[in-house]
Amino acid sequence: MNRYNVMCLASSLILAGGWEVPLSSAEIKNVVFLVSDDLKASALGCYGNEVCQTPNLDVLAESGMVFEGTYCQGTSCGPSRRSFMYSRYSGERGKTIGEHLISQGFYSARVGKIFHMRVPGDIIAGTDGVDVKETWTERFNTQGKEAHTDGLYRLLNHNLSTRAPENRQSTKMPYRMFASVVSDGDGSEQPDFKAAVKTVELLEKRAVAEDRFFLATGFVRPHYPSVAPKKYFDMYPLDSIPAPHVPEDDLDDIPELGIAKMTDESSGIGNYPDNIRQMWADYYATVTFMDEQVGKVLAELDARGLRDSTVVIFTSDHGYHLGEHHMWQKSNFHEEAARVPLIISAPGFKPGRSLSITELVDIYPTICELLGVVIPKEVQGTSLVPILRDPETMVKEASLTLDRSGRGLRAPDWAYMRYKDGTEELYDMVNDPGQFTNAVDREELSGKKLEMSELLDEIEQKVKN
Ligand SMILES: [Ca+2]
Repeated sequence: MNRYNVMCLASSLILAGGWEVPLSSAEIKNVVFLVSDDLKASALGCYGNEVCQTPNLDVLAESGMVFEGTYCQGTSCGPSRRSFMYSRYSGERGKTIGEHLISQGFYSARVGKIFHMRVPGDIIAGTDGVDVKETWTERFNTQGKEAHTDGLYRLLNHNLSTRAPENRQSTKMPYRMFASVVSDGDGSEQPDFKAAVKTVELLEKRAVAEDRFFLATGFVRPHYPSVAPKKYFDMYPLDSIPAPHVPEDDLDDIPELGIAKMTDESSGIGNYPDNIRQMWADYYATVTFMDEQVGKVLAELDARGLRDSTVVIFTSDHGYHLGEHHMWQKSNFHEEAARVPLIISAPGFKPGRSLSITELVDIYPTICELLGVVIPKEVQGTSLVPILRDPETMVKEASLTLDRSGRGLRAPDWAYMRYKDGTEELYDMVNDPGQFTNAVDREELSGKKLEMSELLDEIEQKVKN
């Protein structure tokens, strides 16, 4: 049987009587998988942000399914990326999505950061990071000078700025988190710009190649340091940036293990309230810069006539705190850090928005089903194709997020966290979407707490390695 026949059989359902129902009205051959870094869903226009400009992702969103309730499984780069590349909640078993597709005859390539890469360390060095090389037919790193880029360097938690290239803090915590550079360059010196150029080059070749392809491109922004050309910073003057709403006593009802290591106080940025807003402005500047790189990839897909045969998936490894709850960075279960954007634009499916709880581990089996290839038995995620067919479909009861400190569970109306010392958090996401009041000790919610706790145990048991 030739490749075409295999594909036809696999991407359709054969009903009694021999009638075939196609998976979609289009023939899906390829995947472009775009992964941003430390990008919170709420920063995007298509997720309701009215300040941050993301015109290219907004267009992609209009052509695809926007998943409103997607949560990461790992709370930092390494574990999260491993989880979606293997579709395993933790640890590794079976093949990565790239290895699997290669075994099915696909070409698979990585551009930039897909598995864990230290930012800025591996970016400055141009090295592979913790890559799984069997995942790729070819792979390409995109180097950049990061905080050492020529231009105006700012260290916002110390309220310092300099144009001098010497003595810039770029590696130690918490300094590196609060560093930004208004680059003197036109952007072509940036790793994400280089990633877009390389991706476009590969698409040019793929358009005339025989094999079906899986092309994964990782952008490192808006991960710190916030580096982009000046025009992107000019889009976000400080007086246009609202400060996050943070009650003074916000941390009082959060257990110790639920509080991010980096806070206003521990980082020192709390001493400079204007710089908290400047962090938002700089984050947005790099989100817009990253969005422009996404736009180049989408334009190339259109120019090469590949959109009708290629699924485009956009996501991020986890979210980010920018001072909400007095917290900074990632590695915890609160909404800002655990919720991620997920957009799937698949030929032949109608655009829409889904409120279903979904997880990053679901991407792998979704890709398999769309391409008509077998889903390996080690895969723990759930295909989201039923949602692509009907956005009202709910595919799971709750998402599970794992961290060394404990576990986070997110159901449609409730969020629940349980830490290894037994402390807990419970949030009514309908009446308290900002998670300002930990309701775990409310008598009238003891039944709900028990229900969430039991659901967490049940799901964790099911996905144990
Ligand atoms: Ca990350």
